[in-house]
Amino acid sequence: MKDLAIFGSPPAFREKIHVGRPNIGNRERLLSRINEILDRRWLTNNGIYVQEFEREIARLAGVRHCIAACNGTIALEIVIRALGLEGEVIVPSFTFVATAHALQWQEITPVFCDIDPKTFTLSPDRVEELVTPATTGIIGVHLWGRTCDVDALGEIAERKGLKLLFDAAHAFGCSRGGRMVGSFGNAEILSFHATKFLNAFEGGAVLTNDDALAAKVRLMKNFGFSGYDNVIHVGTNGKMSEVSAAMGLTGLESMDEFIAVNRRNYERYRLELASIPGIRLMPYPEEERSNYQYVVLEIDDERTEIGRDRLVEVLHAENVIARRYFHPGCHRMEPYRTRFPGAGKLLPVTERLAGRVMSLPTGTSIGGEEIQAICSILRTVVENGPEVRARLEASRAPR
Ligand code: T4K
Repeated sequence: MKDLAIFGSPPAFREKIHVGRPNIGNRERLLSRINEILDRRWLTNNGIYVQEFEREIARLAGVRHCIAACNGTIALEIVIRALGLEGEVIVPSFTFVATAHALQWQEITPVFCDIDPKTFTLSPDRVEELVTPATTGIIGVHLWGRTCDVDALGEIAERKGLKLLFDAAHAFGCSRGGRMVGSFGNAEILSFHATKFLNAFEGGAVLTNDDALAAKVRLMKNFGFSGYDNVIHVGTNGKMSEVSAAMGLTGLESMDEFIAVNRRNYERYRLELASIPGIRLMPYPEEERSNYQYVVLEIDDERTEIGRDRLVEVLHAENVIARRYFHPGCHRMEPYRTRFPGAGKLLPVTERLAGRVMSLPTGTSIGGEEIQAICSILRTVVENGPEVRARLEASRAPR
């Protein structure tokens, strides 16, 4: 058996290899842009890099308006408010908690809806069942870049008079039916957090084809100012800084390379993992464009004999910081766990997947050798399940 750290050997990697290591584009270009920012002494408040970034994102997404924001969560909060959502909004629980918090923060009730087991996105049939007189909207999440059933959700939203938003935090550069993510529903939001495929250190955006909505979001992200001294709407500070836009613009210049690297890594994982029983690599639809930013495994507890949580434990001991995205599901996090103690009963697919999935490192900071070593750890653990399990249990026993 290959030596494992839990058996006393040194970890496979001297330094930690994380999920979410940022993609960094051309440093010289970034530093030169930052120098220009300093020379101009224009650091934020709709500077020229922010405007250029917005134009580029809108062009690539094929949408009329891109309003940049300081992060994806604030972008979501602002557009939720700009659309006038209130009462209840239907969302998946199987997402990063920001999707639910953006509603709860404004005292709108997130109504957690189950997902389709194949696409991991909102199940339109389940959505339909959850609509009540208090429902004002639906927020679909294009989880890991896999898009929602936008047509079915659009049809329900139209028939029931609901607003439709998409949390596309993971899906910049992805397409559905050949159309780029960005212009589905009333609006979509993006995240440019450090861990995202394209990062602006921190950043986000609202994308929409609705001129009036775009104007309102613009006002709201800048305290409601319409010119000097003239506030015409309640607002907040959701602005993106120039240095963030400089990072975003620099990343955009390397976007094709980021995708190529992610795809190469993904194919390498596919090759290495194919022969390990009980481990399934989440597929990306071949006919669509994808950013391949997430390498997601579904672990069959019985077939692997060891299960997802123990696999993650062993990987961490080997300095591979795999993540259980998105465990345990928003409905099992506060304040939702206390508010909706029975929610899990309506979310069987979410509950099952939240206990089985893990994300592995990818991106420009790792290559074939690391991937081979990570997969070799997984293979060893699965091939020696009972022994590894006994070892982990012994290591937990009080001495
Ligand atoms: N909607 C969805 C579906 C989302 O996934 C997110 C964010 C949002 C909305 C909200 O968008 P933002 O407001 O964030 O723009 C991380 C990110 O903070 C979060 O942006 C992201 N989703 C989520 C999936 O992942 P954590 O709590 O897991 O972060 P943390 O600190 O544990 O870091 C994640 C991994 O990345 C670690 O393994 C370390 C590594 N890392 C992180 C940073 C910041 C680095 O290697 N370098 C870094 O600079 O949430």
